[in-house]
Amino acid sequence: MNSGTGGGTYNYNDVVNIYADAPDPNMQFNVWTGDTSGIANVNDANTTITMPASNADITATYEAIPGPTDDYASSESTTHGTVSGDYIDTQTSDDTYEVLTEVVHANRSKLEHDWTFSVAGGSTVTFYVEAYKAGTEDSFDFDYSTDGSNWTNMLTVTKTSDDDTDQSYSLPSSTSGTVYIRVIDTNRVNKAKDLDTVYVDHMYIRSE
Ligand SMILES: [Ca+2]
Ligand SMILES: [Ca+2]
Ligand SMILES: [Ca+2]
Ligand SMILES: [Ca+2]
Repeated sequence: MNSGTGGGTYNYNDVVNIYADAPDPNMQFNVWTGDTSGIANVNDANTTITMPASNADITATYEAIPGPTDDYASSESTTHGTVSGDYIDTQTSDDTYEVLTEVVHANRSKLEHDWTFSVAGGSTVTFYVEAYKAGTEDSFDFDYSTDGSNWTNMLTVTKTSDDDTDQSYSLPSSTSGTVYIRVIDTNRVNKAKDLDTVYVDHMYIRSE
């Protein structure tokens, strides 16, 4: 028994609990190696071994915990609005912005713009955006969709200066592949025609 608890002298066919030692920081249990034929589940840090007729020499092995993967917008499309800069400006938190401003459409102000992400996926998937707005008539909702037609609201940008702080939203853990992120204005009252603006500094989807 190496790197674990449960070593000792046992009889043939005894079922013995075995526990891998706690991993070092940034490491996780990987697999039991060695004389593993009696181990109930070699992939489980806490399992059992049914003792073979001879000595069983087993070792708990560890691996680095995979780091998070950050995915960025890779394309975009504007339904309503004027855009200065582009989605590349959303890939780094550097106070260089993609700037999206409403236009008047059907006698009211509107902004509607979406980006496409290809998401790695993981046990947790989180959307982050660092953005602020100018103007007093509208705020700006960020929504997501996996099919481009059914949208779920995640958060609303209401702050009026760049505080270098992300807003975030936990996406379903099953999220992977193509994800659409949309920004849309919150006030479409008739004659509400002030042209409000949203500044997007940084936006990404983290899988970990
Ligand atoms: Ca509006
Ligand atoms: Ca910033
Ligand atoms: Ca407006
Ligand atoms: Ca930026």
